[in-house]
Amino acid sequence: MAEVVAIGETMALVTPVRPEPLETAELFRVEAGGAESTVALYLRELGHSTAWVSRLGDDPLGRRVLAALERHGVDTSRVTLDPGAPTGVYFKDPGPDGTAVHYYRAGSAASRLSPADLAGVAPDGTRVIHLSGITAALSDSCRALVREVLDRFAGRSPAGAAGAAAGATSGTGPATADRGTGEAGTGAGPLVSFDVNHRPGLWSAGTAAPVLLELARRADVVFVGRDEAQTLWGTATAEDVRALLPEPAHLVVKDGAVGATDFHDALPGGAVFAAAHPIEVVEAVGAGDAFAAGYLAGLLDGEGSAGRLRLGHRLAARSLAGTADFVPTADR
Ligand code: KDG
Repeated sequence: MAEVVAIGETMALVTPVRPEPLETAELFRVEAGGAESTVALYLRELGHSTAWVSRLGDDPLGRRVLAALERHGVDTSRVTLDPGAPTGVYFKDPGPDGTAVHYYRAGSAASRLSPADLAGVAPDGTRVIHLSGITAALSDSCRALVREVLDRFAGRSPAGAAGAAAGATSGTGPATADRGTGEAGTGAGPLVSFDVNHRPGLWSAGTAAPVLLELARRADVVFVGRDEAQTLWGTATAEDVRALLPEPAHLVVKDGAVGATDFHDALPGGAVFAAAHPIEVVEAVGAGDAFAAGYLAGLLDGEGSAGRLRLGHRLAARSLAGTADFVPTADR
């Protein structure tokens, strides 16, 4: 199977062409929008084979989403077109205080995802399986699917541990160029990557917090925002988050425009920090997915911690410069 398998809902994303409020914008694009498939798209662009596992409505929007993923080379052979439920839709609503999102996804085809959808997912050749906390919020069967992936695949690869070690050149502090050993997801099985992605429009922090903590603790690679962790779990610093989540081989705590810290036991000092690129932000939704893709590409390519973070920041900067979730190289 593909080197990277991403699992989760992708919706038809209606986004104003310019960063203007939904109420008054006149020009819109309809694209594929989904955290996990955005990671797959960026990784594909970086040269990794990727597959996306999901369900879409057997409707024009579903076929449009499918075609968009296929156009960019993502393997969609494990996507089911379900005649019994619609494709979800979401709108971006850029405003002076950031972008609000409006979901029309309750009862969507993807909310019917379940462990049965893993039937064709074989770990042969797969080095990373990427999930996010969004799926856990969609339905009981979706939450069961996330748990099943963790049960079957997480904690089996020695990769993360060895892969990051060689490259670290500093503890917490500015990162410098370094190399890893390139062992991510080789050997006993794929790494399971989990982006916490708490979406308050889907579930409250109170409901989400224990579930997301349980899932994150069981993954091999975890991405979480510092402020997101604060909202969910009451932690203040990146180090607090690591203290709460000591289990994942790799924990990346992102601090918006400040930078990101990569925690890994084999690093000197246990962590490497890399500052984000100073850029003018047009629209931020999707930047976390771009960051995750860059980091994972670095992990797959044997980059050390600094290289992984650098790739993450580079892709996030690309996403932040436009209104789309996925910004192909040609559109930059
Ligand atoms: O990270 C960006 C995602 O939030 C966006 O693509 C929509 O997948 C999405 C969701 O469920 O919020």
